[in-house]
Amino acid sequence: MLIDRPTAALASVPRLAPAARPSRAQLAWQREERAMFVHLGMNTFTDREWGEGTEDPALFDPQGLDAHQWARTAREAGFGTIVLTAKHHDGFCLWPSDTTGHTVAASPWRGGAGDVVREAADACAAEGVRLGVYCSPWDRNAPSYGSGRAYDDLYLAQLTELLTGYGDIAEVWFDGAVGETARGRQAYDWTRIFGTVRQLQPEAVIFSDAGPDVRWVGNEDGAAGATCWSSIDPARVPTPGRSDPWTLDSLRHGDPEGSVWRPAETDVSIRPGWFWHPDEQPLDGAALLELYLTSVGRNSKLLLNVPPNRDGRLEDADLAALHAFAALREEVLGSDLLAGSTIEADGHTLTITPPAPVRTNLITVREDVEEGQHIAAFRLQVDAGAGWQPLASGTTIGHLRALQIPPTTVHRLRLLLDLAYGPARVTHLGAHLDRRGEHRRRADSHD
Ligand code: FUL
Repeated sequence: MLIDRPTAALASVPRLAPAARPSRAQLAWQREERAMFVHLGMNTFTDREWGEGTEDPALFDPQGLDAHQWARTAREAGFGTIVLTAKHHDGFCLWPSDTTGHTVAASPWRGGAGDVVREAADACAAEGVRLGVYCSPWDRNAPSYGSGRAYDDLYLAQLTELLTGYGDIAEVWFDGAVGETARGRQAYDWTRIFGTVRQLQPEAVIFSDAGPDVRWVGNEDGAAGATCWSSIDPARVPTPGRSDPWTLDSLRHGDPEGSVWRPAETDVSIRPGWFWHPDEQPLDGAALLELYLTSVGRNSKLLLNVPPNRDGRLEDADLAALHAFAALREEVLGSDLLAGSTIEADGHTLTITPPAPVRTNLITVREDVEEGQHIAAFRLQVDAGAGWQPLASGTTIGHLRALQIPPTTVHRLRLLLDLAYGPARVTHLGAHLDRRGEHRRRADSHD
C-alpha cells in the first residue's frame, strides 16, 4: 500500500558529506525497472561469443530481420528500452558507418543497403520504446586499435554517427573489455568519450563499470547485492574494466557514503550466451521473475538480453518466456494484499493491519530516493495471531526491496527502521503471494 506519512529511523548516522542524489534522467532510468539487451552481430552467424575481427561480412544475412518484433515484444513484456549491440568486439558495424568498410554495407543483407540501427530506431519509435546503443571500445578489426589517439578518433567518429543519426538515445553502454594487440593495449580516453556523449545526447544515461551515470552490478548472473546502495565512492572504481574482487564488491554493493549517485544495472542473458546459438534455450517465465526479484527487487535495474536468431527474429520460446514473465509479474506483484489496511506510524515503526488476515510469502518495500538513499537497516515483524514475531531483516531498501519469506498469515505487519543516514521515507509496503514454489531461491539471501 502507498504510505504518505513521514517515517523516521531509530538511529541516524551522520554522513560526512551531503548525500548523493539522482538526476532526473537517473530517476527515470531506474523507475523503468526493465530494459532489453539485444545482442546481434557477426557472432550470431559464426556461433561464437567473441569474434576475431576477421569474419567475412558476407556471413551477415538476417533475412527475416524484424525490429518491430523486438520492440513490440519489449513493450508487451514491460521493457521500456532496447539496448542494441551496434558494434561488438569483432568491430562489425550494424550500421553503414563511414569510418570502416567492415559494416552491413559490405554484407548481402538488404542488398548492402540495410541499417540495423535505423530499423531498430524506427521500430522503437513506433512502439514507444526507447533506444540505447552498445558500441564496443574494444575493436579487433580496426587497424588503428592499440595505437592511441588514431583509434580514439575513429571510435569517437563512430559514436558521433550513432549519437547524431538516430534520434534520441536513452542509454549509451560502454563495455570495459580491453584487448591486447601487437601494437599494445589501447588506453581508452574516457574523458573524451563521456564528454562526446554528454555533448551529443545530454539526456542519455552513460553506463560503464565507472559510470558516470549508471554502474555495472559486478556480475552477469542477474543478482545485485542484498545490500545495494545507489551511491558509490568514484575512487573505488576509477575506470571500466577492472575485475579484481574489491572492485566487483564495490560495484555489487555501492557505498552509503559515496559522493556520486550511480545506481547498479544488472545485465544478464535469457540464454546461456549473449548471442544466439543453435543449441541453447531460454530461461522460463518463473526464472525470469526470479531475476527480476534479485535485480529490481534489490534496488537495481534489470537489463535482460534476448538475442535474435540468424533470421533476425526473437524465437518463439523466448517470446513465450517473456510473456509468461510479464503475466507472472502482474499476477504476483500487480496487486497488493495489504490494500485497504489501516496504518499507524509511531516513531520508527509502521504498523499495518489488513481488514482480514492475508496469506503472503513476498513483501515489497519502497523508499523515496529523490533526496538520496538513506535507510540502512530495517526489520519486519509479523503478528500471525499470537503476538509479534521476527519475520525478516535487511539493510538497504531504495527503489524497491523484495523480501521472500516463508508462507505466513498476517494479522498485523510491522516495519521497524533501525538505522538511516538521513530522513527516511518509506512510500510503500506490500504483501504478495508468489505461487511459483521451486523458483523461490535467491532473493532473500543476504550477500
Ligand atoms: C561483456 C562482453 O565481453 C560480452 O560479450 C557481452 O557483450 C557483455 C554484455 O559484456 O563484457
